[in-house]
Amino acid sequence: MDQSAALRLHEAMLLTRLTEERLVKLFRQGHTMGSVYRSLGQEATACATAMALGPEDVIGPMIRDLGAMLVRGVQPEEVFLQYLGRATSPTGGRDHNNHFGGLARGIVAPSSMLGALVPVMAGVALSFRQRKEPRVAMTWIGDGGSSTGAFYEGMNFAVVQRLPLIVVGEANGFAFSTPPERQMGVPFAARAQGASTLVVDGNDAAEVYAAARTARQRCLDGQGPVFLVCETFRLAGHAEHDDQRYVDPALLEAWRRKDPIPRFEAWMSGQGWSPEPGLAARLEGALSAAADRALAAPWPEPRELAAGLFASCGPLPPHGSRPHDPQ
Ligand SMILES: Cc1ncc(C[n+]2csc(CCOP(=O)(O)OP(=O)(O)O)c2C)c(N)n1
Repeated sequence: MDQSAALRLHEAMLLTRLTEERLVKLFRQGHTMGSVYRSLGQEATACATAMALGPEDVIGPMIRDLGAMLVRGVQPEEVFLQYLGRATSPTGGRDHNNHFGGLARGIVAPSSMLGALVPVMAGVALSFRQRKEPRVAMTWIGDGGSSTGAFYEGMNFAVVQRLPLIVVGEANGFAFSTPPERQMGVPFAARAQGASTLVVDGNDAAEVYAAARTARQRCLDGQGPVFLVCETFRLAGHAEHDDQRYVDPALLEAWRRKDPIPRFEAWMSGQGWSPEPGLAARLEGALSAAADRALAAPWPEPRELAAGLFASCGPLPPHGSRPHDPQ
């Protein structure tokens, strides 16, 4: 990784953390719609994987991967507007606070149905291969989400078709309050049979970035999908309503000491590189202004509620008026 990529990656991780901190404040002030699903401690996994992609690649993040969205160009103000349910938010005040993306910037919107994005992104990867385009699709899955049928179906399809798909496995300690050994019979990394699997320290941003670059190259070389397992830890509850009482405080403390942001700063310093002076203050100032603008943004009009819910294909013909299907 060169200096410019390192500086961008560091800023992305810091921006992710500070944006989420601002969201937590908005949540506690009673402004947000729904809870806040933080990626505290996992920023390296979300940011460094997305950063390793090319501009033509397409991502389908999980709801906890705000960092990947920010790397792809989502603005914190859009995030605030979406959480506040305002008319000028990406979805016009509809749907969940983190269900938005935008195909124009190569983001298939996160979905709450765990595993569902694996077959969807395998389909995206299939379209790249059919069109002979040198692009890859990337999605993320938690250890819990990998227990779904959708994960296995999508992964197997990608293996059989040798699709350019990277599935980032977020081994982050718990699926809500369930530890891996209570919900899976084999190690997480053994769950993508047939795919090439890489296991990395998910809190080491430089290592995650390098592995994601390797994964992308394997995909472009036609070697089929890669399962990139990042060992990390969720340093906050599942969402703001979860106080993590099921986690041993000593374990939490051990992972706090592996915080990916200071670790990456130390790595950068070893390369002789240092972040822009006052970076956190600059980002804080911009986030504060963005949050204020979002709080002042208009609410959706009630009469707009159903707009865009259904395709406009005209009224349904009356029963019995349709011609019979030709045999
Ligand atoms: C198919 C499906 N089953 C159950 C849920 C409810 N649910 C939401 S988050 C969650 C735990 C997810 O754990 P994991 O996949 O490990 O991701 P993490 O939250 O640890 O990032 C569950 C069970 C869901 N959203 N989708």
